[in-house]
Amino acid sequence: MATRRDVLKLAVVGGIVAAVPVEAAVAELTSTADPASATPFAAEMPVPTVLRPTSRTRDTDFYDIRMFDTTAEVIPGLVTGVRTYNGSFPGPTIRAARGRQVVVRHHNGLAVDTSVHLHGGHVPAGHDGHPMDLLKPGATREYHYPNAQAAASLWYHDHAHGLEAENVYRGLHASYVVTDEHERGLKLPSGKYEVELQLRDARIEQDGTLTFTRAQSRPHLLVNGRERPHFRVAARKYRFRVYNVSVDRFMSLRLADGGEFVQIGSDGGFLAAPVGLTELRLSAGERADVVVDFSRYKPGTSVVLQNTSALATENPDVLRFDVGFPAYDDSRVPPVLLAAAALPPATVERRFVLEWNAAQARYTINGQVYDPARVDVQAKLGTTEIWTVVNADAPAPAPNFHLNHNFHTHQTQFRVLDRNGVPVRPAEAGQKDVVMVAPGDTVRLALTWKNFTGRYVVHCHQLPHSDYSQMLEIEITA
Ligand SMILES: [Cu+2]
Repeated sequence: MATRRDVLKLAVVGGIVAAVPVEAAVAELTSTADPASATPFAAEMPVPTVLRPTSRTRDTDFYDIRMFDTTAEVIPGLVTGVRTYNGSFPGPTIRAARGRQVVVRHHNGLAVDTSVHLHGGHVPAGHDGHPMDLLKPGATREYHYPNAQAAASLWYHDHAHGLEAENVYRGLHASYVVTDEHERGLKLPSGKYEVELQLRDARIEQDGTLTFTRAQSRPHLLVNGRERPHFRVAARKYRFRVYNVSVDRFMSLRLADGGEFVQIGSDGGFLAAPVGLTELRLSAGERADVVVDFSRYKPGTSVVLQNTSALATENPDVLRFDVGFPAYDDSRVPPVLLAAAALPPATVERRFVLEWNAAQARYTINGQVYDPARVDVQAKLGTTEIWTVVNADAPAPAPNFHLNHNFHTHQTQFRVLDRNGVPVRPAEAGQKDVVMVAPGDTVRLALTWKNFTGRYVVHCHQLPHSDYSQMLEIEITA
């Protein structure tokens, strides 16, 4: 029997995106059975493995990745089918050095189309993972990344149009870390004291099945592919690269004791100076680089990381840090992290209105749905632009996650100037590639088109929204 989603998939495979909002389409699939319950903090948090190059030359590292379906133990004792890069969930981390090129040869061993986007990467159009530039089942291709950008926590994830939300949800997400000399000179916590935290939600049924459904029906919170794990730390400073790799979930993270941590970076690299925080808000696709000093906790005690944006029906706990003995620590958080470059004067202004359009049953930008054949933004290389991005949807009480939007640019990163006329706080003032645009909000960004011409996209990073079809085609010309 064909379910509604099968119909939807067929329509997408046929090149026509069905006019069915994903929220409605997937709602019907939600199982009535209780999802699997797990003992909180039972599993140890894995740290994603770092992928080894298959070969290296003087200026390039070569990697091989196969995408295939396999299983993972997301909840202890249950077998869950996942869609993976190289069989790991999340995929393996690529660590790139600024100035050294990376070539990744991807083979699609899945039954679905894929497209690999290096999120936050400044890369030529042909290697960006454009949503229409597909890697078909059985196909192999190379993606070339110049890594001519500052140290930052990037990630790679699927971007096949109409499929990206499900492909990412099923596991096609992984870290891509760019390092540089400047970063090494800062003497931040490093080695085993520098850890990625890939956060996302999921719905795991009692039989282990991973169900792709609406955010309000996804009660499981995963860190690096495990449900609510624990992580043993020494009583010293740690650097965490925190990724929100969920498809559409806003998270507000805090330590349960209200303890302070320090944010040192955001999507595009280091902030100008460290910022003390007790709560970190991340929308889907955003990253934060933070330092937590566990030396203030007694050995043998624990502190829980919580998501205060969890629904009332959900467990807000995310991860338990179990603090052990002190360890030697010569790392530091310097008072100045980066000398931010001044913005060139802008010569072009544009306005984009993000909105759920009930009549079209689609998510729209300026009233339109994505059409890859239509160029929405014609831009000139070297030009600096100011973009005003408006969320025209009205606030609604939780669990109406779908009225939140955010905004992601390919090709370049941006600086957020202000939100509703108020300059953004320092933690949001660094290089960014995703910005939160809550219902009713107006956000202004400044960006410069550098180095690469060609076709790219910009879109809402609530992935069910970009699938349906909150995305623009941009063309940069010389
Ligand atoms: Cu949106």
